[in-house]
Amino acid sequence: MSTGKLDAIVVGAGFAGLYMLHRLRSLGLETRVFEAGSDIGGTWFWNRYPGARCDIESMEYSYQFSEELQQEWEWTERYATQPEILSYIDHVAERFDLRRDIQLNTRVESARFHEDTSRWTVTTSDGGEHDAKYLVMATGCLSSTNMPDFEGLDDFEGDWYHTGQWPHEGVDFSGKRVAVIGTGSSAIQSIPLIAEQAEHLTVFQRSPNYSIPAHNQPLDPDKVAEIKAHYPEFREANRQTAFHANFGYNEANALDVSAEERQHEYEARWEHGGLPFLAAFADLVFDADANETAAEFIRAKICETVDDEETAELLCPTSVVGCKRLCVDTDYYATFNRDNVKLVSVRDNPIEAITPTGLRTASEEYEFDAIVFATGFDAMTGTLMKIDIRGVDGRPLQDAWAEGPKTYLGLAIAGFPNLFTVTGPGSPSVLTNMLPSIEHHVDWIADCVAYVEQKGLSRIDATPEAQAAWVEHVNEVGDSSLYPRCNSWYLGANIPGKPRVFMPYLGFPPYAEKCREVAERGYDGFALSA
Ligand code: N01
Repeated sequence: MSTGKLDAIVVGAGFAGLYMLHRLRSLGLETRVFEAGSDIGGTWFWNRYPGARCDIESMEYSYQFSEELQQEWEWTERYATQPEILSYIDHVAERFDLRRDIQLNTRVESARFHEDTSRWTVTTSDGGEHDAKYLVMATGCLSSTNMPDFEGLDDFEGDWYHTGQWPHEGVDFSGKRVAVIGTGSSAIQSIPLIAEQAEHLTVFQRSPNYSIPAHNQPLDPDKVAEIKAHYPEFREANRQTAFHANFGYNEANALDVSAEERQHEYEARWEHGGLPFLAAFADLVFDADANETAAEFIRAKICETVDDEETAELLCPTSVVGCKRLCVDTDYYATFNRDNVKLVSVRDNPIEAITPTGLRTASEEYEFDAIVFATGFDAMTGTLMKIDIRGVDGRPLQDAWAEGPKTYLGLAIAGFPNLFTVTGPGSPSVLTNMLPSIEHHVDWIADCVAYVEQKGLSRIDATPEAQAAWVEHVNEVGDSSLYPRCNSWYLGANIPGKPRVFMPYLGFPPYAEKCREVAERGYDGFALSA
């Protein structure tokens, strides 16, 4: 157990928490990070399922705050694997001597703001009680796993796993009959590898998903050298784009060009691989007819790839491309041509229960040795809502967010002074390349803390008016797009009872400009107290 007085507490030791620690320490603040896991790494610590790798190219999914760091680290593949990313995180922690201020195996359970002192008391799972002026929630957007409440799981005689809490020792599926429930990014990455190992694999699909081939490959040393020769300029150019990434944005609208031109563009992007497919045309996430041209293209690719017509048809989504996170795969659709793989649609035939020997849908019973739940996360708010956070007047965050999350810039919550969220709801976060977005937030928060300290202030709190205006703006922009049309985790629609609110802000780079202006105007929209 540990107790004590600190300047700042950071919750979570993923990419956000680690850099936050580095920045706060460099301001001379005594800072401690609490991490629930037994090691650092956040999402990359937990998500160890077969095939886990990033869907952003490794030369872009890395820190840029240190030119030495970005020059010295050598990525090996176009898309880095989970173990390689974890090695990188470990390297960063060693290089900047971060571990000495990180307490592992310690879950933050509550945080209470005291108005008389303008400080937070934080309690932790080891019985610790800590006092700090600043509290930074670096808890990640996808860190609370979603386990559907299936009846009978406790009586299942086989083994079961969630992709977001994968065993460290790995899993050997050889000779086993395996079920995968879900067809999101985690499933789409793991299914081809589980299929290679298992005796038989049954995939239970509620909604089909669009996926673009990754065309992963070893990194070309010439390309790496070229980027490294101009890394800051490369990063800056990416900062000027909507995804904060090198996607080769096409400014033309899909409906303004001929069918041949569209086909040519989609083919080129399919060949290139990955998320830049969505940058093929400027109107894809705003115009339903434009989007349908991309949808048709992908469906044709699925039908070309999958031999069995009925299976191909089941795999073809009819939803809006990109309004659920686009998936990036290696051999996903082709995996359904294997003799040992079967696709079962549970859209109209839902899973009713897990049985001791497998599972039961409304119409059939199946036997399995192992079940993999690739059922996603209570995204963006799940982890924050599980901590008993109480702000001014003892108001619980659960209460303040009962109708959905409300923040100012995704960085601060009115009535919760001196508390910051890294990539919180209301920020572009998950609609961008997460790592530079994390760095942007951490830098903004560190600069804000430095300002408060320099001015000798006791607290900074977003005003309810500024927050309300920001929430309205976030909703307005979201509603101008096609995003609200799908039942996605962006909307909380995957969690029964969660308010249906489009949580991320669709508006990078204007968002960064707004954050800069707020700071330049002496933290416009915040109340500052002596
Ligand atoms: O989770 P998901 P995920 N019965 O929510 C299904 C990031 N990520 O872990 O769509 C049957 O996307 C559910 O069905 P439906 C990335 O941002 C990145 O795969 O709700 N099925 C869906 O198919 C991603 O978007 C990377 O109808 C049920 C699936 O489970 C995010 O994490 C890799 C069900 C959940 O899909 C989450 O991805 C992995 C039920 N009761 C993840 N409940 C990369 O960087 C849920 N489902 C590449």
